[in-house]
Amino acid sequence: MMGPRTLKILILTTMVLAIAKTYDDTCSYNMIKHCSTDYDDCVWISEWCDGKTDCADLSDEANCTEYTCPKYRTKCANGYQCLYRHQFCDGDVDCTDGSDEDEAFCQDYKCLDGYMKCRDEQQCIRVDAMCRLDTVRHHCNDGSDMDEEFCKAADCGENARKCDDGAHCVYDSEMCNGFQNCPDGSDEAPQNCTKGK
Ligand SMILES: [Ca+2]
Ligand SMILES: [Ca+2]
Ligand SMILES: [Ca+2]
Repeated sequence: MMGPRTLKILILTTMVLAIAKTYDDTCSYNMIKHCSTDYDDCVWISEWCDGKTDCADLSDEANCTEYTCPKYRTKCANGYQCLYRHQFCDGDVDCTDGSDEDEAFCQDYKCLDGYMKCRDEQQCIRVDAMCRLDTVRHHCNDGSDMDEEFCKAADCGENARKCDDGAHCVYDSEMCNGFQNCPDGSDEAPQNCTKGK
């Protein structure tokens, strides 16, 4: 005899299975279902042909030569692996063939908007990571993003300015906020923090 509690559990289980089935049919809007017939074998589009195995049946990394990357991703020279565009010439090897960091390729590579080249003319880093004291952000492998001479010629990007040293950058919003953001402390210096700063 089925009690109300058992019935409740049964209904709930049916509902979960129904949702899982829907998930199986569609995955979710930004996932693609190619793996296998298993409903839990949906993978993110970003995992498809990314050079790492995500499907249990390995299908996400099969037939990648014929696969067209989504528009925000580009193929490595190996012809099968899709990378985010910002992964090219970012200083870390991401393509299995190393082509994203190839010296000749990166020499000619034009950084994406909002990125600029380190002194080595190879690596692109975000403009807002260039010449800043903040160590959390990605830095140039050659250390040029904190090199005074290099930074003197570097642009600080939008809503930012040079510290008094003429090299490092500070956001306008970091001026006179009680925290030192310029290596020389000029962002908090009294002469820079008077009325109408
Ligand atoms: Ca994958
Ligand atoms: Ca890379
Ligand atoms: Ca400050």
